[in-house]
Amino acid sequence: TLREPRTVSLIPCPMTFGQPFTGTDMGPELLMQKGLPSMLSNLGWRVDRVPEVLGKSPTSPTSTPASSFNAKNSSLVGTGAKELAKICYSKSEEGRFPLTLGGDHSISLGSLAGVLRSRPNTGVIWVDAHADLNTPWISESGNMHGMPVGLLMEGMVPEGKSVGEIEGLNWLSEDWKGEDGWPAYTNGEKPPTLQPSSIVYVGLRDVDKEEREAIKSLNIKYYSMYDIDRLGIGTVMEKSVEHLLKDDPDRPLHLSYDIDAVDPGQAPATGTTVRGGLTYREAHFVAERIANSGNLASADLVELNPTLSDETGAEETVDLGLQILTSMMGKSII
Ligand code: 5AB
Ligand code: MN
Ligand code: MN
Ligand code: MN
Repeated sequence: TLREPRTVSLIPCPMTFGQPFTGTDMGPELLMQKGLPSMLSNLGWRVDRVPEVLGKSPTSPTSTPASSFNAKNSSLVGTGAKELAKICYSKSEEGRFPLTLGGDHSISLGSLAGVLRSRPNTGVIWVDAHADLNTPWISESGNMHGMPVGLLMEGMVPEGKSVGEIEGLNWLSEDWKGEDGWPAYTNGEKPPTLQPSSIVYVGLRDVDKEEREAIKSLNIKYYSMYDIDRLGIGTVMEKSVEHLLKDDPDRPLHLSYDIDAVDPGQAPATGTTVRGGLTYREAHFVAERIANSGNLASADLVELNPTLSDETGAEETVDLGLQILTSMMGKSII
């Protein structure tokens, strides 16, 4: 899938509108300041630095008009996701590795849609305390960082409804007219979607009732913290990779890494902490094992918010973010 010379496109996407806190926009800048580009080139990647996709939000995330759907700030979230989708689509088409730095997790609607349009057989590893499988039809909070998987997943939209009718998401509607960078769906092409069998969850421990029912009824593969305790992270990752690659060993993989998957002791600087998460080593191992598959072709790291902990906690969380990123891009211990 990736072309030589192996090139990573670094895409800063400081989105905040998918959740209620300011400060979620600071992640990309901090990761860049701390030297992410040179770390990646030291690992042998050519680094293509993409300009910021979304300007920093001038206002507090909740101060914008409500949408008529139960999806807060959906036009801002949706328009941002569309711009990100364009970039991830074109970079994927060029054989590059789109690496998106969030920002809140709503941006993965854009990165995944863009990657899936170019590489429809992509398999997804979703590392998160949460399933992010909500839709405006089932969400209790209306926060769109809890919806990126649900909005793309086949079988999640109720009969007679469509994601394309949500404000800001018309670019995911079958009759989208097309614009520069995101063309109309013609010649039988459908808007990008994800099959339930094409995702594996790792690290779940806070799942809403309707999400849980959907995971069961769609038969989505998951390894919750219970499973990690029971099997160990080694077995969990073997099984996860096996699940996604068993029918097509060359399939491209997308890793969406929400820093809140990690235990708040190690990653306190994020908006939706849940105790009982991945240990420091488990957090690394997940990324290392996916890197070792040789199939990783795109990724996101999201939900860093340095304003939500003390200074030490913020620094430790950003450092861990950098280590997870370098691990997924091929850094090994020895
Ligand atoms: B995150 C919750 N399920 O929908 C909701 O951090 C939390 O991107 C979503 O994983 C958490 O609001 C979204 C309760
Ligand atoms: Mn989460
Ligand atoms: Mn998430
Ligand atoms: Mn979160």
